[in-house]
Amino acid sequence: MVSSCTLCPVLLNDLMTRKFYITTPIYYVNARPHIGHAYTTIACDTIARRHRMLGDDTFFLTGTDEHGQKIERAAETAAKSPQQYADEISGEFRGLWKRMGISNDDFIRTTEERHVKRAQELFKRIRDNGYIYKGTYTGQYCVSDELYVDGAQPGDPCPTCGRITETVHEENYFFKLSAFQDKLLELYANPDFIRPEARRNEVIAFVRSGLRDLSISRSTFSWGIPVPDDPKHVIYVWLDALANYITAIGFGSAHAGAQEAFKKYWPADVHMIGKEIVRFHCVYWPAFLLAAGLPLPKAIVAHGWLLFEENKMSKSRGNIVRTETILDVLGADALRYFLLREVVFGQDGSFSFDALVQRYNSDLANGIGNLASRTLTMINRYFSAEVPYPSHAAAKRPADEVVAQTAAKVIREFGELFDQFQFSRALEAVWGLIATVDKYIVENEPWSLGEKHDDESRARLATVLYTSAEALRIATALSYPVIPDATARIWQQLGLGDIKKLDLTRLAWGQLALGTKLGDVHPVFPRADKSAIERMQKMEDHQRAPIVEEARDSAPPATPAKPQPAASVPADAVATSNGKITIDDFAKVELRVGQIKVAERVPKSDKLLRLEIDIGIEVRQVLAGIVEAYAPETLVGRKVVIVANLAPRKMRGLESNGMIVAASLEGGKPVLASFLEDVPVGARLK
Ligand code: ME8
Repeated sequence: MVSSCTLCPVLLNDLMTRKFYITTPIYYVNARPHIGHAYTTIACDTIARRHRMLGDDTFFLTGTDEHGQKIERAAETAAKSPQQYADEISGEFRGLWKRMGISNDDFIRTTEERHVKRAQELFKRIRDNGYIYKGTYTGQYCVSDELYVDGAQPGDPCPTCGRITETVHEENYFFKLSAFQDKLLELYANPDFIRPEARRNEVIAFVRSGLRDLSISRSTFSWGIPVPDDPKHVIYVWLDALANYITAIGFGSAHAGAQEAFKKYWPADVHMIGKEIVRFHCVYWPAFLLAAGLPLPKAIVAHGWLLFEENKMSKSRGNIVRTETILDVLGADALRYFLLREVVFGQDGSFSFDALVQRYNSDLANGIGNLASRTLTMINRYFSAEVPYPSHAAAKRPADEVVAQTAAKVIREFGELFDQFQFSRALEAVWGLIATVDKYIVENEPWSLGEKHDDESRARLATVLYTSAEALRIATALSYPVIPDATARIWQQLGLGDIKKLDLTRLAWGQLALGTKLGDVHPVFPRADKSAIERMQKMEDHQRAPIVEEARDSAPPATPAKPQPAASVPADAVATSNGKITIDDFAKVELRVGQIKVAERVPKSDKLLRLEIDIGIEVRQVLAGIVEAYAPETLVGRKVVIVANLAPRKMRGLESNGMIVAASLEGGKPVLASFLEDVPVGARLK
């Protein structure tokens, strides 16, 4: 028997402080961060901030996913080593989160040694427990999603992203996923494990339809974590990536401190993800953990997609909005508030600059910002910047009680809704309180009371301003996790010091101390005028089309065309004195095999076709002057050669991102370059 004395403090501590561990997905470094990534990170940051205020020992993890074929190819396209490439983009994510004030406790990179060693440890555990065997995989693979596509045939598209899959035939290690079907279904019986309900149902249907063993290593490229004792193989990038959730907090480490941290924080309370990666998190991840004999996360919460111009915002579609643009013009709080208020969490939501500015003005500038400045300015003016005494009973009116009761109700509701991830409704409740106080101020006209000097008016004025300031304090405390910067400033202006020190568990009406000396009052959300929209749009257009050039596609050439390849050599590939270029110059031109997925005529152009071409790492929009030679419908599915590293150009208002290679015959029609053998999409021509 262990002496109870030694356990007491530990047990007490456990009882008093709850731990809370929340994670974002770790983002791929093949693309720069955009507001889709910011969305998940903001949601987690908001939750982490609330838990810290509730007194929980909170750990918030984010990071970058840096291995795999997709990253290897993206680095090659950028003519960089994968590590150099990963360092740069990972640095951009970290820099952006820092600029936004994201409160993550750690940032894990899968190329860090701590992760590599511990992920190998996880692999060993699963293998030692008998769930890994060697076999040969022949089938289709989607490099963009790093996904094995069961049952697909060569040339079939990926069911997730629609890109053409590649045929893989290699010796692999397999994970006995099929052994976990029943255990997983038992797990899903808990309705809180996968949220929302729609995602849970999808996962249940998928697992019920039968699970096949999963290949968990690759042997035809090397950018990954070597399989322990068999370094010809690298660990499948999804096993590598998912492991981050435990490696970052110390799993597999020999250090006592790291082991303690793992014991303390694992299992995670929330893995927050986008809906497209549900299967990896809800099927593969729990199965890997079960196989390793480790506890399972408590909840996996999948949100919907941010759409821009009606499509999922993503780099490959070229419809992303950069976070920096919004930070420059309106600040981080504006974006945080907009995303959590405007989008119903769990569902897809559209982003537009118009809607952002409208929300900013109506809810932030005219809402909480205006309530703060008018209330605090009047306390300054009429009570020498000290919170007034709400006076004797005679000065009370039923309207004061309505505000107090609304505030008490909102404190309750906000917590309940927020903990159910219903951020939009939670914020709606707080802004309902703000609207109630606004109405209260208008009806009680404190500015008129301030002009009168009789005792009764003075007492009434004190009550009205106290009530308004107290409601402002409560709205500020509740919305802190969502708009931390502005609320910290309002808190200072209320004379309350550091908002982070607030104990949210005790928040209640009537705690604003009488006589509190206010800080200096400054507006927190200045109104945005219409030019804000234009400025943001311009900044984004500028980013998307660095070179703007109108095509002269219908103008006749000044001189008869000579036979020449349609792909021209970039200007920096300087010819040597005898008119030849060096092999290094040629190597600068990135030629790749692409497959046409969409082909259509460009309106009002007699030459141009708009093509969407899969080049293995992404789908590109390319405009090509080949209308006279090819009917669009004959091109879909055809493999072509494209110059992949050409600077984007605008033609007829559309961006062309690359160039299709064709023989241009004098007086004849262009003829597309093609192959006699079957070649994989994305292969480079050298
Ligand atoms: O999937 N709307 O990384 P990723 C909403 N490395 N959220 C979006 C979004 C959009 N339009 N676009 C991106 C990966 N996201 C893997 C994860 S985890 C072990 C490995 C967010 O760079 C959303 O959270 O493709 C989505 O799940 C994630 O970014 C995908 O990031």
